[in-house]
Amino acid sequence: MRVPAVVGIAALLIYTIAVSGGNEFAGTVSNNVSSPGKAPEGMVWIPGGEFSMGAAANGGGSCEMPMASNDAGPIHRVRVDGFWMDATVVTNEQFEQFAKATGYLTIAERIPTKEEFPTAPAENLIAGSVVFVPTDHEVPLDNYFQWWTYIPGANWRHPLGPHSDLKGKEKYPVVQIAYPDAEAYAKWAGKRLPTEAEFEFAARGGLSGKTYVWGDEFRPNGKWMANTWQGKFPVKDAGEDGFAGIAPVKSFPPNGYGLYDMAGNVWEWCSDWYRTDYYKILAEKGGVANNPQGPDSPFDPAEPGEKKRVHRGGSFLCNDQYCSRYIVGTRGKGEVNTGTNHLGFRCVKPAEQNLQVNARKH
Ligand SMILES: [Ca+2]
Ligand SMILES: [Cu+2]
Repeated sequence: MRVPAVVGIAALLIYTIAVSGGNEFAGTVSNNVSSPGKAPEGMVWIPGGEFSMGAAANGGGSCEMPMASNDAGPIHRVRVDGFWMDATVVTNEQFEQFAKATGYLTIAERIPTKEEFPTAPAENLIAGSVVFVPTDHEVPLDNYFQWWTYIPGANWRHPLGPHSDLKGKEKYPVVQIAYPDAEAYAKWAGKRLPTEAEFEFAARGGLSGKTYVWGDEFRPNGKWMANTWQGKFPVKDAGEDGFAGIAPVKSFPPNGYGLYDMAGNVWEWCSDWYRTDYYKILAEKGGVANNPQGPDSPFDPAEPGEKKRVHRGGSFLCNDQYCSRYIVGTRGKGEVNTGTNHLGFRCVKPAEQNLQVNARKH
């Protein structure tokens, strides 16, 4: 391939990675724009820019589906525009405001219909959602149905089932949220869900090629940096990081952009359809992917019939025995109508919208 003689070494390195899809990271180059005006409440400015996306360390498996193929490689160059991002995931009290204002019923609160599930017997059509239930003994980690159970009556107001509630949990992440629920909230709030590329750019916090959103060491100076799982999975969450199970937002330090829980605590919906081979497709195209929106349609060879979108960030269930998805750049996925008690979301807002709002005020 012909390369202009004037291209410097750094540029050449980027070029090689983008074209061949290597496993090497090149530096993050932030867009040279300052934040456009005053931050909307609870949001921080993410400058956007060009960065190396994906994860070099690719384990098999995820919280939802063990033995998944390596989907977070190859590392490829991506550019995203700047945007505002919620500093935390959406909390129970924020979602309550939305539910009160709109009367919106989440997927888990709706009784499944005969049209949706034509072959299911009528007595099985009960509103509910999926809950993590620890096993009472050690199990082989090859079948996630051992620890995921459909619980009738589980929904965002009752995250672990009918006997659980949100008392004192105002600042906890809202969970049991299906994709359409997250979308509906975002629309109401005048925001949208992040693309997978926006999420990863933001998660990296200005760093490049680090293992975690805060650096390369899991516990710098012995400090816990994210809510993950300690102890034998899926039997007992030892909670050595201070939390067995979910934690209130802002319980751990923010990343370089001031974003909390970009790794661990709860998985977060992104707007991209999930395709195992999407990064391969981008890398083969070469160059820099500009504001990638994800593939046109979903495809997960592990469950080809299911329409899945991307999850990011990992959760309080993530651990080094099973799925280290708190490693930045790794990916998750989920069927769009399925919520769980470790899945939430946060929103983003493009800069232009905010500029227009400001312009109108003046
Ligand atoms: Ca924990
Ligand atoms: Cu996990």
